[in-house]
Amino acid sequence: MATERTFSMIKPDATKRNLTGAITKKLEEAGLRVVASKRVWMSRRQAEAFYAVHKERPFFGELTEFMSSGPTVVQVLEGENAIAKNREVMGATNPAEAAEGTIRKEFANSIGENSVHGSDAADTAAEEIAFWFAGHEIVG
Ligand code: RTP
Ligand code: MG
Repeated sequence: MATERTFSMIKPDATKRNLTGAITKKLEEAGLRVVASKRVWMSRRQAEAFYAVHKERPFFGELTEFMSSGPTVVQVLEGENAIAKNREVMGATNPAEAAEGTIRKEFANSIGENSVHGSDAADTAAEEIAFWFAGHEIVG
């Protein structure tokens, strides 16, 4: 398996509770390397654009309101099998169903305020990285 890149986001519930370092440590311990990182407070419009794939879902309004309610940290992670590895260390969307040791098990408040986002496939990873980062901001 070749080295790959994925997109990760530390959500407002986690930045509010000062968990940026604790979450990043878990990503690093899983063998992922942070090759780009910045703190952004996205607008409602940016949240709606980023999550456009979910626009027909019943939770879209709640999700975009939450994601624009405070700062997030957007990151590019690099490593062997990085997309799947990140999803594994994040844990299930609903923290009640997340495995022991995962970020969501340890830190998430609820299915909506679940502390982290991670790309789910190679094509979405490329799109999501390009949504938030210019090429020169990624330093491998
Ligand atoms: P993410 O995209 O944030 O990495 O999370 P995911 O793949 O595990 O979950 P997804 O199905 O893509 O949903 C995106 C985000 O929407 C919120 N959500 N709320 N209230 C609800 O039932 C509900 N379901 C999903 C969560 O913040 C989820 O991470
Ligand atoms: Mg998703």
